[in-house]
Amino acid sequence: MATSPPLRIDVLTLFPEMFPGVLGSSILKRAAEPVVNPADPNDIRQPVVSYHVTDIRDYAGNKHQKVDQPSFGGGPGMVIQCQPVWDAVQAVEAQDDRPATRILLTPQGEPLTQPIVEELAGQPRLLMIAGHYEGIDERVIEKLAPIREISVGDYVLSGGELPAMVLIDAVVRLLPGALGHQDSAHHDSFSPGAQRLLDHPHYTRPRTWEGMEAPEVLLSGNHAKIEAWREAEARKRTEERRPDLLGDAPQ
Ligand code: 9D3
Repeated sequence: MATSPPLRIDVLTLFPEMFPGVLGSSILKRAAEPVVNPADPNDIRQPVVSYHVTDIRDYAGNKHQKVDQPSFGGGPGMVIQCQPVWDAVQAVEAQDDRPATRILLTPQGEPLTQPIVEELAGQPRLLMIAGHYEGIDERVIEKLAPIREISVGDYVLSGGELPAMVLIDAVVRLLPGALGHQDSAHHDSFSPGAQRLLDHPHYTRPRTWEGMEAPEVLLSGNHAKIEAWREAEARKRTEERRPDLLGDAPQ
């Protein structure tokens, strides 16, 4: 079977030190590593992703590495200048032949949803720019068109780095071969095929804990009955907690 080359993900940031812990753990770590099957040393699973985190400050072009200035028109906070962002994008894009889908993480962006994640997981290369401070000079955003502006929700964070990590996590777990137990991504609520329901509750051993019993049906061995119970619980929870998911409106 022919395998596609790993998805290349670039991140441009003023805080590169925020990334190694997240990219170096769990599924995001494993997805970037080759794995040898001990039963068959010729069966080497190639990495499905590679991460490249770049410090925008490296492109400041001045000896103080300064990349921000006060906002024209006044007001609090600093604005990241065009030139370091532009130069960093040009340098990083030249490191690979494939065109990058450019993404700016910004509170002004389109709210992130699973369909957007799926679309991005189908691209060969993603370049994410994480803003900080009050934002980035609008002229470089305009010059970087086409660029997708994405938000992770209506609450205020201090920068685009955590949103970039959220997006990376959501994308990478969809890449074929990224997950340990194959196919669990397909069971997700919010996947296109899946019904848009919250998950049912889960239980494991011991059967009794602190006087609380696990539901009898789950121990019955009757798989049809278990499936029906889980479906009913999922519906009940969705109606109670997220009735918006049961309407016709997207997300
Ligand atoms: C308090 C500052 N705000 C003045 C109205 C503007 C503002 C600027 C920069 C608010 C947040 C930020 C930093 N946040 C992001 O860069 C960001 C973000 C977010 O804050 N929430 C949800 N998604 C995202 S994606 C990037």
